[in-house]
Amino acid sequence: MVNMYEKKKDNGDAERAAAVAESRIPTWLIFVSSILLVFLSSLLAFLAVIAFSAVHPIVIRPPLTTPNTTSPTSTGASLCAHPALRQEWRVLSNAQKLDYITAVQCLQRLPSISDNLRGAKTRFDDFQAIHVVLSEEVHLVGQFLPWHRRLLNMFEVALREECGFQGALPYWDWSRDVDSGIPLVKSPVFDAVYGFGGNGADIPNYAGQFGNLSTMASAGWVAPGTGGGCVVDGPFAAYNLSVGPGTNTTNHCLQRAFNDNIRGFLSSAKIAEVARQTTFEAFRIELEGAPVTATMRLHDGGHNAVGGEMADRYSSPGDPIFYLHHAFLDKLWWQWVGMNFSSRIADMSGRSTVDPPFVNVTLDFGLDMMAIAPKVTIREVMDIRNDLLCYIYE
Ligand SMILES: [Cu+2]
Repeated sequence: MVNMYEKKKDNGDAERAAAVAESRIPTWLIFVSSILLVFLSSLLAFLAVIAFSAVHPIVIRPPLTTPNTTSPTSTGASLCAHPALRQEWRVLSNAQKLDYITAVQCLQRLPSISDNLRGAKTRFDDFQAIHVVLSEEVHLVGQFLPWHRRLLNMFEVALREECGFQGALPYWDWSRDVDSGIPLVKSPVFDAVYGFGGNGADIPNYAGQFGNLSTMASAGWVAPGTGGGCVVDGPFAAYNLSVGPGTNTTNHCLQRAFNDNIRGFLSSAKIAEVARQTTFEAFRIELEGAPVTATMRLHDGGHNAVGGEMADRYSSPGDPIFYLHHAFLDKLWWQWVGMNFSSRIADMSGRSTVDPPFVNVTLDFGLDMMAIAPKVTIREVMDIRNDLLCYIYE
C-alpha cells in the first residue's frame, strides 16, 4: 500500500529526474531547434499565401499615381503628393476594369447613410438621390461643373474608403467611339463583361422617360434611337434602382435607349468648338447644352445618346456610366483651364439659380453635398491636384 507521503516522495524523485534530464540538453540543440521552428512556421505561412493567391489571383498593376512636379496652385491650396491618375476606360487592363465594376457593385450592396433620402437604399443610391434633390440647383447655372466635380470626388472616395478600390475613377471619351464610326453598342464601355452592359431591351416607339426622345425628334435634332427597356446584360442588369425615375421613388430596372443619331454632337470636332471659348461662362454653356443652347452639346448629348435613366435630368446617376461621362466633362474643363492656366484657374462665373433672384457665382460659392460630404467652396475644387481632390487626367 502506498501512502500519501510515499507518493509525494515518488513525485519528488520524478521531478528531480526530469530536471536533471533537462539540464543535460545542450544549449546548441535548443538554439538549432528554435531556428528550425521559425523556419518551419515561415514555410507554412508562405504555403498559405500561395494557396490563397491560387483562389484570389494577385494582380500586378501599373502604378496609378504620377509624381507631381508642378508648382503650387494659384488658389492657395497645396498640391497632394500622389494624385490618382484618371484614365479612359479602354486603356485600362481587364483586371482594372473588373476592379472598378466590382467596387461599384460593392457600393450597390452597402446600406445608405443618407437616411433613405428620396428612397435611397444603398450607398450607390445616396449619390443618385442627392443629384435628384439638388438637380434644379446644379444644372444650367455657374456651379454646374464644380458641383459635379465634387460629386464625382465623393463617389471616388467612397469607392476607395468603403469598398477597398485602389484605382482612380475612369472616364468615357465618347468622341473616340464617334470618330471611329462604331455604333454605341460596340463601344468598349458597353461590353457585357469588361464594361457596363449594353442597350435596353427594345420597346417599339419608345419615347423616353419624359418624352424626351420625341421632343428631340420634333425639334428636328435627331430621330429616336432603339431600346428603351431594361438593360439585359452586363454587371448592372440585375441592380434594382430605388431612386427615380425623375423625382419619383420607385423600384425599377436600369433602362437604356441608345441613340446613334446623336453621335454628331459628340465628335472631337465638337469638343474643339467648345474648347475654343474664352470665358468660363461661354465654355460652360457650350459644354452643357440645351435648353440654354438651341441644340445638344457634349453634356446633354452624352446623356441622351445613352438614353433611359441617363437621359433623366434628375435620376441619371442611377446608370453607373454617368460617372464616366461626367469625368470626361470634368477632364475637358481641366484641359480648358490648362490652356491659359494662370487666369482660368480662378475663372468662375454664371448665375446661381435658373430663375431670378440669383447672385453671380464666384470662387466663394458653397457646394452643397447634403448628407454625403461637408460643404466646400468652388475655390477648393478649382485645382484637381490639391489635397482635397488629388487626381490628374491622362
Ligand atoms: Cu447632373
